Amino acid sequence: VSHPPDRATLRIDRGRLLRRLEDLAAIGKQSDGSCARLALTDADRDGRDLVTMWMRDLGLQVSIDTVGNVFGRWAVGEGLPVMVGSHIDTVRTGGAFDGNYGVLAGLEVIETCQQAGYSPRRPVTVAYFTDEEGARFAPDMLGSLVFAGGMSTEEAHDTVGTDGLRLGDELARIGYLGPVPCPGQAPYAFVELHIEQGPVLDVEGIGIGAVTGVQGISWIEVTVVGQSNHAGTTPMSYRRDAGYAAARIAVKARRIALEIGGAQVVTVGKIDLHPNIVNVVAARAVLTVDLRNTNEQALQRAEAALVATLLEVAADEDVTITTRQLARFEPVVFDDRVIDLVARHAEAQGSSVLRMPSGAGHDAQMLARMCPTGMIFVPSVKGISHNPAEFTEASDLEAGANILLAVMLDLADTDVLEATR
Ligand code: HGY
Ligand code: MN
Ligand code: MN
Repeated sequence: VSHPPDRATLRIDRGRLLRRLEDLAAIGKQSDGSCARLALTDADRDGRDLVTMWMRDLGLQVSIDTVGNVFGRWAVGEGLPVMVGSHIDTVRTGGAFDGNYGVLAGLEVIETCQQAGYSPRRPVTVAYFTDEEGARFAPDMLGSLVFAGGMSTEEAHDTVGTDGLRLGDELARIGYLGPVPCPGQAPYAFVELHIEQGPVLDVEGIGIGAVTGVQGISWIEVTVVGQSNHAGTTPMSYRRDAGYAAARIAVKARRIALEIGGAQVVTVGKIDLHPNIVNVVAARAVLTVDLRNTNEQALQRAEAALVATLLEVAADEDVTITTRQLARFEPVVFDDRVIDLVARHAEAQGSSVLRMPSGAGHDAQMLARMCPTGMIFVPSVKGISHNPAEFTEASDLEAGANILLAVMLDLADTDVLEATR
C-alpha cells in the first residue's frame, strides 16, 4: 500500500507550469508581442479551448455556467470544494501572466497532487471567470460578479461591448454559453494567485504578497458634445470644442489624484474624438475615467471632485456633458485566516512576505462576497503590467505556485477555517 506523501513535501513541477504559460501566451499573440485575448473574441475562445482541454486531460469534471465561467472539479474527498483560479481573458496589450498564471498554477497544483498519489479531503476546483478585464464589456470582473450574485445573467447578456456587440450573443457564438445557473454555489474557500502588477514587491525585494484586500474601483464614461466647426475660420471665442474640453478633464483628473493624495489613483485611459480630423473642431469626445482608492470615503471625494470639474468645463466651453457609470466596486478586505495562511506558508517556504492591498481588481474581490477568500502575489519586474513587457522570474512563479499548493491543501485537509468560523 503506497502511503500518501506528507503534504508538506509536495512541490510543483516548474517546467510543466512554464510550458503551459508559454503555450497559452502564444494564443492571441500580436505583432507588437502583446497577448490579445479580449473577452469572448475568437482568441479568447481559443485560449478557453486549450485550458478546458487541459482540465479534461487531468480528469476534472468540466462545467460551464450561464456567463461562460468554466470550472474544472477534481472530484475527490467530500463537501464543498476549495476553489483556486483567476481569468484568462486579457486587455489588448496583455502580457503572459496576468490572470493566466493563477489558472495554470491551479492546474499545476492539482496535477502535482495526482502525480504524488495525494488525495485531499475536499474536492478542488480550478476556475477561470469570464471577462475579468472589462476591456471590451464593462464592468470588469463581470463573470465572477454574476457568479457571486452581484449582477443577473440577463443583465450580463444584454451588456453591449465597445464594438457594439451584445455579450450574450458573443458568448453563444464562441460556444461558451453554459447551462449552470448563476449565482453559483459558494465554494468552501477561494484562493487566487496573481502577479502584483505593481512595483512594490519588486522595489522592496520581497518575494510574496499576502494580499489583505482590493481597493475600490469607479469607472465613469464621460460624453462631451460640442460643435464641429472649421479649424481655420472659427474664432476661438466661437468654439464649442469637445477635444479641448476632454483635455481639460484629463488634466484636472490628474490634479484630483494629487489633491486627494494617499492611495488615490485616477486614469484617463481612453479618449475617442469625433470626427477626429486635423482641420475640424471636435464635435464629440467620449473619454473614460478610472478612479481607485483603498478608502471608500476618499474615493467618493474624488468622484465628487470629478463631477465639479465636469460642471465647470461644460459651462466654460459651452458643451454638454453626460456620464455613464461603467463599474463601481467598494474596497474589499480578505479573510484574516486565509491571509495568515498565505503569510505562514510563504515564510515556511523561505520567502519574505509583505501584507499589502491590491491596486488591481481581481475575481477574488467578488468571491470574497461568498466565502473565505485570499490572494497570493508574486513580484512583477519593474511593476509593469497590461503591457507585453510584463515579466515575473521563473523562481518567483515557482515559489508562488508552491505556496498556493500549501494553502490549498491546508484548506482542504485541515479545519483551519472551522476553528474560528
Ligand atoms: O482593471 C483592473 O484592475 C483589472 O485588470 N481588471
Ligand atoms: Mn488580472
Ligand atoms: Mn488585468
